[in-house]
This record gives sequence, C-alpha cells and structure tokens, in this order.
Amino acid sequence: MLSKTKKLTVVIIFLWFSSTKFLTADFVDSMESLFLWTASAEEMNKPQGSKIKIFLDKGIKDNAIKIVFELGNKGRWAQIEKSFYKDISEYNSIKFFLRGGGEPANLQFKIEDMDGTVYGKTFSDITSLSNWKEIKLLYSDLEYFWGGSDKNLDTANIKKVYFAVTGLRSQKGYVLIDDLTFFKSPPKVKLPKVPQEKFYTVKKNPSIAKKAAQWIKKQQKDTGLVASFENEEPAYAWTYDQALALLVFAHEDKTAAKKLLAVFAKLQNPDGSWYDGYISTSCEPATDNLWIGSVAWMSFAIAKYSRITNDVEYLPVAKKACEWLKSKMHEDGSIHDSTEGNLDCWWAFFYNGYHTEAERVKNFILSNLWNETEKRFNTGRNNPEVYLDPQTWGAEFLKAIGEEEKARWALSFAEENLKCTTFDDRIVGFDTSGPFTVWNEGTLQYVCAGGRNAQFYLDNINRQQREDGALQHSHERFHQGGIWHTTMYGVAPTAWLYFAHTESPLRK
Ligand SMILES: [Ca+2]
Ligand SMILES: [Ca+2]
Repeated sequence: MLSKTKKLTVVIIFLWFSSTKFLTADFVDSMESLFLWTASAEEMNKPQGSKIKIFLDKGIKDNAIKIVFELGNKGRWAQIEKSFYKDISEYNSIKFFLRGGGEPANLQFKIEDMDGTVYGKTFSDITSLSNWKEIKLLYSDLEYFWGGSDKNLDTANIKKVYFAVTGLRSQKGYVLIDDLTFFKSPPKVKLPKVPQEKFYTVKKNPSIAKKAAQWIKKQQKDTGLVASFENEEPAYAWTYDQALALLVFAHEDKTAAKKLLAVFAKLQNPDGSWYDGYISTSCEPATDNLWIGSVAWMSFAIAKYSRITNDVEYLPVAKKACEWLKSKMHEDGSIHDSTEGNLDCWWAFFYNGYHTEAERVKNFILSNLWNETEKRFNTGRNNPEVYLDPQTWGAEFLKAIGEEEKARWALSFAEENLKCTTFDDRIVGFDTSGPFTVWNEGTLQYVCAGGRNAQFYLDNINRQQREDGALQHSHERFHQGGIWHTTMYGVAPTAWLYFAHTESPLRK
C-alpha cells in the first residue's frame, strides 16, 4: 500500500483531496431538548448569589434553550454546559443564534478539551436582543481562559461547551440560544492593493540546470521509468513526475526521453489514460487511481517533447490521452471541479491541437474558477480555499491566453497569502497552503511564472541544491491537515529547479 507521504507528493491529487474537506457537512446541535445540558450559577444557593433556570422555547428553528438569569451582588455568572465528546478538528468556525431581553449582560461562549483547557470568547452587553442574531467566530478568535495540562485546545478531543451570562452588577434578563454549529468557513484572505507591475525574470545558471538534469537521469531505472524520490523502497514513479522528467530529457538527453516514452506508451490503458503512478522497477501500477491532472501533464509533455525534438513517433500516444480527457468533459466545459485539473487539461488540449476542447475548458475556468472579487483562482468550483498551484499555474495559463493583468493579480495574491519562512528561519519561499513552511517545488513554480521578487526566492532555493544536483521536496518535514512535506530529494522539485534555470514548460 501507498504511504500517505508518497501519495501526497502527487501534488495535484493531494490538493484535491484536501480541498474537498471544505465540503464536509456542518455539525449542528439544534438544541431541541435539554438533554445533557446542566445549569449552574455563582453562589447560586446563597441570598445574594446568582440564579438560573433553563427552559425550552421557540427557536430560530423549532426549539431553542432559554436561560433566565438573575445575577446577584455576590454572583457574577450563570451558565449552561453540555458534555460534548466530539472531534471538531475538521472545522474552523463556530456559530449560533442568539436572542434575549431584560438588562443587557455579557455572553460568554466557552469550550473545554479532555485535559481541561478552556478557551472562550466574551460578547459584551449583548443579551438584550429583540431579534435573532447570528454570532460567528473562528477558532482563532477564541482566547485561552484557563486550565488544562497544556494551553492548547485539542479540537480533536472536546469535552464540554458552555454558554455563560456574566456581569459586574445585579442584572436580570433572559437569553435564547439555538443551533450551535461547527463548520468550515472560507479562509480570510489578504487582498493585494495593486497587482505586481510586471513579470520578473531571474538570472539563469546553466550549471545548476545541468546538475539538476544529471541527477534526474540517475533516477531512471532500467525499465525506463524514473523513480520519483531518492532511496525509496519500493521506488515509486508517479505519472506527474514522469512528465516533468520527460520535459527535462527533451532538452538534455533524447535517449533517456525515448526510453521513458517507450515504457509510457506500453503502460497506457486502452482508453488512453494512465494510472497515477507505477513501481519504477517493475512497471506495476502503484495505484488504480486515475487522475486527469497527471494524464494531462503526460499528454502535454509528450506533445511538447515532439515540438522540441521534431520526433513525432509518440504523438498518437499523447492524442489518445486527450481523447480520454475529452470523454470526461461535461456540458459546461469542465473536466473536474478542481482548478488544477482543468488547467492541466487546457495545456494538454492546447498542445495537442484540440482547440475546441481547449476553448471550452478555458471558458469554464474563467467563468467558474477565477474569483473576480479577490482577483485570484479558487481551488475548485465553489471552493475558495487558498492554494498556491492555482495561482502559479493559473498565472501561466492566463499569460498564455492573453490575460496578463489577471496573471499579475494572481501572483500578487500568492505572495500576499502564501509567502513564509521555514521554522528555522533559514529559507524564505511559499507553502502550498497555510502557510507553514517552504515547499520548494511550489516556490519554483512561482519563480517560473515570473512572480515579484523571483530572484530573491530563487536564491533561497539555489543554495539548497545538493552537490550532485538534487533538491529536497522541503527543507523541513511538516505535516498538518492536508499539507504533507517531506525532506526527501525528488524529481519534481529538481525538475522545477531545472525549469527555473532554463524555461518554464508552461509556455505556448
Ligand atoms: Ca433548534
Ligand atoms: Ca489541552
């Protein structure tokens, strides 16, 4: 079986799997009953203590929980709590509906994890509300209140939620709460004020490119397939990485290219597709997954190889792959909901002379995946998550179709939102999402697309190249959510280093 690390290095798939998380169903406590809710108040049994009673009442939808409170001179709070053993780590936001009356008091939302860490948020003087109000907050808006063996809120292991009414004086009133919901909200993004003014070029170093190409050649096995990573067992050959290797060999080593093409022609499925990866030493499929992105990359790479070398022997293989992609096309011109997948298909169609299909997918991309409000690409249809590839590869696509201003906006958006430094502060570049730490391949794609400060970022990558030409996927191992960075030396980062010092493959 594939380890997650290996699978996730097939960037296109990994982006899609992680982005579909966005569509996870919300978790809602609809507050239809008082079951598991308990009420308490400070000094509640003493003469000047606080008092609380809870009822069911008419909610925004069916029932809501009504808290009737009387804060006393010696009691500053009254609250309800619910035992709530739940993993809420797949969400990032909380919302609930609120209405109330009487003297306005503060409302506090609190959440507690298994080791007793309490986080919360206080809304001041909010409880006197004649109409229902929706209150939304991000997990990141919650503050550490108290408790726990650590100060981290373990969202995978939540124990309790609380709604507390607090005040500094004697107050009477009531508040109704309904539909406590955990959900995933769109990311907060930083919008650049202006797009970068031009496309930036870099100083190309032929010796860096030569060494990168030589290392990739060393990864080629007797079968013709190119092992995606160094010293991996079994040594996987991911289809996307084979396409990159072919694009390098097209310029550097025609014999190696022919050897790779020969095996890929044999591995092509009868319908024109390829599996997403193979075992480089045996040519066995590594997965039964078919991904349009990697098929498109291979089809594009073969067509580009033919153009570079004038060797047309394998063009029918590339066109057969286009036929498969074409068979996946929907009425609206899309081949998939993923921005990347559709961008990849455009290059395959364009380079193979499928002009009608290229035009249709282009129109779909511009009308459904380009986010005109934020002047950047969404990650997919109705998926505004922020990922790097849609901006960098998207910028290359936009340039190719004559939308240069949009391309400059997309690159500025990437720099504004995804620029980061490694945890050890040694390298500055871009992350795929987050951002957390530097993803070398993605940073080089930004450089290739002509992003602002391209030379600065390239310098940060150049000094990581090993003596024999290889480049790591990332300088640091890091894993969080859908992001998985390995320190392994790989074909994809090394190939993009080659492209940065020669020419981006994504040119018309
Ligand atoms: Ca309800
Ligand atoms: Ca904790």
